[in-house]
Amino acid sequence: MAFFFRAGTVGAAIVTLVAGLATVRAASGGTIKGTAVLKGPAPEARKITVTIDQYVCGKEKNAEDLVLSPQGGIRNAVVWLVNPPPASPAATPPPVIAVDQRECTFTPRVVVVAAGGRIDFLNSDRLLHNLHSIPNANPPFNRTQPKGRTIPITFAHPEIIRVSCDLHSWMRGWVVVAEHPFYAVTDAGGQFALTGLPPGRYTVRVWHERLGTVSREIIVGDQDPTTVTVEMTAR
Ligand SMILES: [Cu+2]
Repeated sequence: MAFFFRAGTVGAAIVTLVAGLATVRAASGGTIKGTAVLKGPAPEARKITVTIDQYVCGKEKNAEDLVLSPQGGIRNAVVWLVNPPPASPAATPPPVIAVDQRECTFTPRVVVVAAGGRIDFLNSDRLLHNLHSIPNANPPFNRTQPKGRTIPITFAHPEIIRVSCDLHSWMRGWVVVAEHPFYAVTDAGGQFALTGLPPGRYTVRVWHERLGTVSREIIVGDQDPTTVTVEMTAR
């Protein structure tokens, strides 16, 4: 039954393709491609001296609260539409996101999870961590986590949540619970893409754990992709 349904979906996609490029374009929508960049001089990257559990954590950690490319692109910023277009209901449940703890660092540091979606927190380190967070809209959690234990947590309400480990004070992770599909996390070059957008005027919001929040108005029209550079200032 499941296979039959999937075959039908593929068939519909092929019909759309032969109906012409314009139809495909209208159906798939436009793209906002952007880069988040730091304006002005880059603050010095902070190093943290590790005094415990050096056999796993190492002797020094990069703070990683601001990671820049050589061109000033900002990694790990979260970008979303304040006024999203109506999204068709997801055909499948949102994927489970995995966040590991490796060498006493949350990996990845910043993740987006759909509201109602689940994150599996892993611990690949051969020592104890604890998973501690006091969100506003979602229930708090404070869980001891020995090596190899997976802790699944479901996030129902959109918000930005900080996760830490009480045993290793530098450990910091961020969970952004998304209220719609139009979210992205910037890559190592500071780049992001939001796809599937009908023409219109959008407000793009960029959040970064250290640089705060910046919003930009962007018009998606005939040109595709619509490109934007969002500048953020160190505080
Ligand atoms: Cu820890």
